[in-house]
Amino acid sequence: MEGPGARAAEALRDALAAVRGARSLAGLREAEIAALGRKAPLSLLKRQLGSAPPADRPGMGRILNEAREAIEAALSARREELEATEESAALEAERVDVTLPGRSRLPGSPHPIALMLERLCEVFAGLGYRVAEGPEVETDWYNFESLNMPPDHPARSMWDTLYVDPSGGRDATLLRTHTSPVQIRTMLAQPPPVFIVAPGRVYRRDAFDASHSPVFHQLEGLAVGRGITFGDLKGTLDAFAKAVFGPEAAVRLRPSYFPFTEPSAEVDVICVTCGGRGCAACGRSGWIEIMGAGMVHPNVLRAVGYNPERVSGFAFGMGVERIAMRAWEIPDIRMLFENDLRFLARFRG
Ligand code: FA5
Repeated sequence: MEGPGARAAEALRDALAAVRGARSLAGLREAEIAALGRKAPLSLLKRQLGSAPPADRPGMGRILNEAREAIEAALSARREELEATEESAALEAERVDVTLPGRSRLPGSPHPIALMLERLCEVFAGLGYRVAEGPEVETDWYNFESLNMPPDHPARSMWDTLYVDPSGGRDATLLRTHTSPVQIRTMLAQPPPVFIVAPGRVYRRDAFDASHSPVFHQLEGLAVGRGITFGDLKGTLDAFAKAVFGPEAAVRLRPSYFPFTEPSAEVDVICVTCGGRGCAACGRSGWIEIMGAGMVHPNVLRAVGYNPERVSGFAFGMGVERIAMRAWEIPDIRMLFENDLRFLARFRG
């Protein structure tokens, strides 16, 4: 059998076999192009219809149309089958076994030092202070000299300093021993009045024991303006103690010495463990030292270009770990650095 009719029948047979044999939707698309596309045998036959004898054309046209319809029907039937199998394969691949036990994840929580720093900044923000920051690697000038400690000043030995560049001189670098250099940086950058707190890490060559760490945190405070007095310092520290330790808390100021304040004081809070009677936690004194404070020394005001005849102020530098220890009854500073999860979990909000 030869001629267009036979060629159409053969093309139909091949096309149906290809459509039914397609294994995927992509394969089916290829079979569709091969059967019905521009270069498909049926399309060629259709184009040749115009040159066929007129009597043969209607019959031939009907055969071609029927072939096309048969192929389209086979295509849509196969497409439905393949869509169903591809969907169930995808579902199978994404199957989740809801009967498996869950993986529990410990919720994270802020470290107690971070919590206390945040709390302290909040308290002082409520009193009108803004937060200022400075570098942990400082120069000799900012850490000592500008704070009224010239190179040979004996008070430098109050701080066991870690030098980065031990060559000496005002630009020699060191790990700051306190947050007091931020006082200087702030005053150099702005005219009075100044009300800032400066939280941050400080470093000393101190041995690790129950109340000392070689790396610890301080919160510096500085208030400078017209007519600021020692009474303002006491009132501010009292407000701080009540906000952080509760309404019954009291602070005690002991005369002390810092080169950058005059007069200077050491500030103690009553020991919570014994209520002031004296115990092991407070070294039998009933009080715990939490900060140094005093009225800013005129030489410090002069070093930053302020006029000590016109402005005065107070400053303080508190040990954040010591305050956390007092507030949360932590008996040993090392517990704050060991990162034992059983201890840290106590501070989960
Ligand atoms: C100072 O560092 C002064 N800059 C504080 C100051 C600021 C005085 C402004 C006047 C005006 P001192 O070395 O005493 O002072 O340290 C301040 C506080 O830091 C101490 O009261 C204590 O609470 C804490 N502290 C000191 N050394 C350590 C340490 N090794 N580990 C933990 N806390 C410490």
